[in-house]
Amino acid sequence: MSDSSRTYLTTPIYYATGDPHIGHAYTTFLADTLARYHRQTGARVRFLTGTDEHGQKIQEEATRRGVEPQQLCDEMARRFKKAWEELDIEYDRFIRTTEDEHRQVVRSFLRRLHERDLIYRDTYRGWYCVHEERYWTEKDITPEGNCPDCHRPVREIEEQNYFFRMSRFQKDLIRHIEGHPGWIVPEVRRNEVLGFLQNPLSDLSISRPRHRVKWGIPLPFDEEHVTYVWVDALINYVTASGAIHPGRPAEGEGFDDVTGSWWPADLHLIGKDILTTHAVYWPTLLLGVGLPLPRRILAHGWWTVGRDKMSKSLGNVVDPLALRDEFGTDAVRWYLMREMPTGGDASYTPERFLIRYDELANVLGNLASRATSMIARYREGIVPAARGVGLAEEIESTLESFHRSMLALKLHEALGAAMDLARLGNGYVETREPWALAKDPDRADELDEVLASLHRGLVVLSALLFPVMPRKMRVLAQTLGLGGVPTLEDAIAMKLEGIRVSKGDPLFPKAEKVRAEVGRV
Ligand code: ME8
Repeated sequence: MSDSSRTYLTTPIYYATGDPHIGHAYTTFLADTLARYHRQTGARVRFLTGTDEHGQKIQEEATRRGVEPQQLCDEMARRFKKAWEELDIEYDRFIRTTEDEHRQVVRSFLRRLHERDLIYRDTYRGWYCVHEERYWTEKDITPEGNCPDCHRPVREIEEQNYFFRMSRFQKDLIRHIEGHPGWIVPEVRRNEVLGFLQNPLSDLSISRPRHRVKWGIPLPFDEEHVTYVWVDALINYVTASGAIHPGRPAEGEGFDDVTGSWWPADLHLIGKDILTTHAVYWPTLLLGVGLPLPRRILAHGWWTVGRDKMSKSLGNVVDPLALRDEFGTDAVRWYLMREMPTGGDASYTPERFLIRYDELANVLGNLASRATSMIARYREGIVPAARGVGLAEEIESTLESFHRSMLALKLHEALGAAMDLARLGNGYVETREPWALAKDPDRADELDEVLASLHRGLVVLSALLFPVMPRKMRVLAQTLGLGGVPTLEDAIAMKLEGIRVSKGDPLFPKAEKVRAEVGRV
């Protein structure tokens, strides 16, 4: 995010073959939290998500269900949109690769590569995994003849394909990665890509004969072949940026000048499973057409259930909507963002979920209810004037580490720093003992300062935690007597004296209570 006044963030576009699960929700929450954070600091933000709707995998799933591929995609896109709405994800654009605009941009992109002599026709011999939509060579597949990634059987194919001269860009790509240390984060993923690039890069098959795969975008220079779904899918990021204008030749197609569009993306958020496609195929394709490269790629880790990878075939998929029904959207968002060190793996367990939930109830919720009830009891609900802010230094250092961690994409650390401020707030109550101060009329000034400081700390917390828990932080801001969640600048500087707080229900009811109310034990 080199230019802090604008930020274009993307998630992968998810396959329209199954329902969204917690893994998809994780990447999308990351994007939503970052988007809200940047909007809060006044940046113009474009947050893109969507569905990946072409290819053999979709075609076969539609056949299995006895529906047309388009019907399947319409249904799945609807389900993803609904899930994101229910989880308070505020994207700016939901792209579907079957949209006409995208089809045209893909064709322009390929035409450009073809005109630049970067595409040739040849025979492809090798192995293909439909589930991963990936080619493998003989040496990649397991001794049993399975995909090395998902361990499903691969299919041997030999057919005419078009190839992109990816190998030509190997040196340029290595130079780019070496010259931009923060381009792929975390570093372990960057090293993985550099390791991969130590071997000669082959050319990339970018098409399928139409007699085998019908469900795809026909190549502009040979309608008997459709575009390989990964090439089609990656281009979505450019389509949604508005950089390319097919059919408006007077304006130029946009490949030579992206001014006025959102391209290049500031951040591609992806899981580590799709690192090669994003950090090798995609940049070389962009170099091929002459478009600038994205500014940063974050490849996060894997959510597992216990020690197993979460997957439909293992039947251990955690449904984010079921958790939300029990604990509320914000608790799910908090858990996922706080629990996984960005970049590492994390295991979903109900025990860890409850530990994180208790943190909300017992630390943040507790501080809010103590502060508002003491202001109600000792100052008739009105925030008093105070000479100093008791928590000023703590607030300042929290803000500093919060911003540093957010910009380094370490959201778990940023949120940890905010929760630590709430912890310090509770400690401050214990050491200052406002209940004792209230008994001594000579110490009224001190009590004013303690109450005003707690109030200020909570106002700052509502702003800090708004990106991850928008719903609850609106409620908190209201309880604190504000019209809405303030910006961080306002949270620190605005005049709070004289504001009337209210004492509402607990911000996060105790977990046992939540469970009892929904009839589960
Ligand atoms: O790969 N833990 O789509 P997809 C963490 N259509 N993240 C997970 C996860 C898990 N257990 N499971 C899924 C595709 N994800 C292509 C992408 S982009 C041009 C095309 C998240 O539906 C994570 O972001 O298989 C991962 O990269 C993505 O979902 C894969 O989603």
